[in-house]
Amino acid sequence: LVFITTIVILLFLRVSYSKKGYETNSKSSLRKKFKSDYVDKNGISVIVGHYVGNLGYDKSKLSNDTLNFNNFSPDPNAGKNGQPVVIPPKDFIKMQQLYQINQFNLVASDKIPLNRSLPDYRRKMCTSLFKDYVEYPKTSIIIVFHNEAWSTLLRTVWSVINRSPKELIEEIILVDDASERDFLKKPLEDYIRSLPVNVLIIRSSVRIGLIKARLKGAALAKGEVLTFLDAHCECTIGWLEPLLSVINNDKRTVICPTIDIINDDTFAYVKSFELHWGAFNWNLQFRWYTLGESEIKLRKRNITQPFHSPVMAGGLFAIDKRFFFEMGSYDEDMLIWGGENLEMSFRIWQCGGKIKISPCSRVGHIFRKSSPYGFPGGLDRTLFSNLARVALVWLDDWAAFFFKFNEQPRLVKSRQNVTRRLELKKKLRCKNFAWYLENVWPQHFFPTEDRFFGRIRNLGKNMCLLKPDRKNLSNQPVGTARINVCLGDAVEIQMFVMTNDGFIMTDDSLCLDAQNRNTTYHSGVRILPCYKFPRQKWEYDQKKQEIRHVSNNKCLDVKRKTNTATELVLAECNGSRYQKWKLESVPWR
Ligand code: LR7
Ligand code: MN
Repeated sequence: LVFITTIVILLFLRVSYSKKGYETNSKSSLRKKFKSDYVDKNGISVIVGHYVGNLGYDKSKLSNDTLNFNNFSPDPNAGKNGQPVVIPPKDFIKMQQLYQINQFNLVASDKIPLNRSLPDYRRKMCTSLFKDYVEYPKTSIIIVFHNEAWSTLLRTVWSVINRSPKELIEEIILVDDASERDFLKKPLEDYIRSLPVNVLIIRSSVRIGLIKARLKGAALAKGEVLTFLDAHCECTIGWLEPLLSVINNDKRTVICPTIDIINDDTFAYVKSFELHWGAFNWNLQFRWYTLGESEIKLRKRNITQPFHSPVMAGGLFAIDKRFFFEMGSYDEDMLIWGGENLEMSFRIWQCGGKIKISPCSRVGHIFRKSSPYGFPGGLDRTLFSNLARVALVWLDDWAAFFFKFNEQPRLVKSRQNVTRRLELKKKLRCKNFAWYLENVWPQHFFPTEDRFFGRIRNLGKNMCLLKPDRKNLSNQPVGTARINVCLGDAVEIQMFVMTNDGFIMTDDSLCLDAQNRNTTYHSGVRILPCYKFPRQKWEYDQKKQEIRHVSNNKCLDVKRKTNTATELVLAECNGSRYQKWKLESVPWR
């Protein structure tokens, strides 16, 4: 009977496809239909889920037993439509204890059904696009995990199943990076066999880290496109079509969804800020910053258009499989976690590709405050080594700058052999980092040949301008501009860049800022995210040693109510010692 039904469905698909004039794609679904588990040529043992589901399935036939496993019994209304979950006070202690396991609220997550509903978060204009999606290339979805919770992992899988056109999913590949939880062994294998899509599980018996784990998944993938997801995501309706559409048009673009926030405490789905792109600070930490002006303009013209991003977050992206391998996939000597997203981003941009974010594609991700798992070998052998490798291969002149201000990567630098990656860079004839900064991220705040870089010293107080340390919601340190005792050349918080167009910037895209006179005039000077507005424009008079605020035509001064005051203000220029500043250049490479 199953056989006959399959044939009927196949015939139906063939008919409906040929009506639209498309080739039928049933070959790949049939290929391994009756094959069971196997060991692939690299000795990876593969557990194969059922293949019938790709031919369509009836959601109403899925019993609760299929959706849930063992004693996992969610409340059908919890977290509905992306709403926050409320935990009753009697569960508070349990909640706090279980929080430690994954660094998110496991009690809340386990209450939410694996197939919870989510609203359509897309802009209206997105919903009428991508009608020709059956023409797009099919994708393998690759999800790597280490000790992930059952409910978050399977909710990721279900969100893919329920909210992707089945014509576009070749398979879902789960790569288990040496997890130690029993429920991720046999119970997971049994569970995936009941899923209505092709699901493979491959396992590494030793901890190899997310970079190598993704490579294992990619090596096995059959889809023309690879789509990577973290193991605690929720895809929303229409997330996949915009990604594959971009690759359909251009194989050399790596495309990321807009990443929304699943609250680590309540599991509420929260739309994240728009008009942001990914970049990095002087420590090579990934950061979201306000879009460049040209990108904002482009977005205003067409709000559905993917826009470019200097760097991708790393976990959620789609890439043409051939392009992925031609471009050198990943640096296999990067261990466990971190840095691979920068490495890939620089490589893609510098070697002829693009990285974009699609505003029409929205995927939620659980952002955690700290990592739940250990880093075997310690941070020195993992994150810091990975970052040292990024710098050694891709930063050119700026590598010295990075190592100057980052001691831990500096200490492991000599241990790195990056010959193979440098050969790749040569083979792909990649452009240099100066090109990248100038063309991909002209808004950057790194020192360059034609910018001042160093300390800004007040001659009245003999103290230096300082980066504030209070952080705002985007993790950017903002606040009143202050001076403090001048410190050595390797003290990053006193280093500033002054651009030729008059912006005084420091790490984390911060700019010296004073309100314009025509708004409610306030003499305070602050350090705020760079918007490159006129209120952030300054002029340095070499001769008078004054720093003048251009739109107010006033001088940068020290507030002198008390002897100990170190706050900066704007004042009429009067030639006083407290208005005299020295721009002290510091070598950066
Ligand atoms: O040893 C490991 N083995 C693994 O399989 C360590 C991790 N992992 C898995 C893990 O289970 C998870 O599924 O790898 C995935 C990513 O690990 P996370 O969730 O701990 O990382 P993250 O979300 O904190 O970090 C971001 O940066 C990483 C740098 O290496 C990766 O690129 C992550 O994929 C990336 N996540 C995102 O981009 C999601 C959006 C976050 C933002 C901004
Ligand atoms: Mn993650």
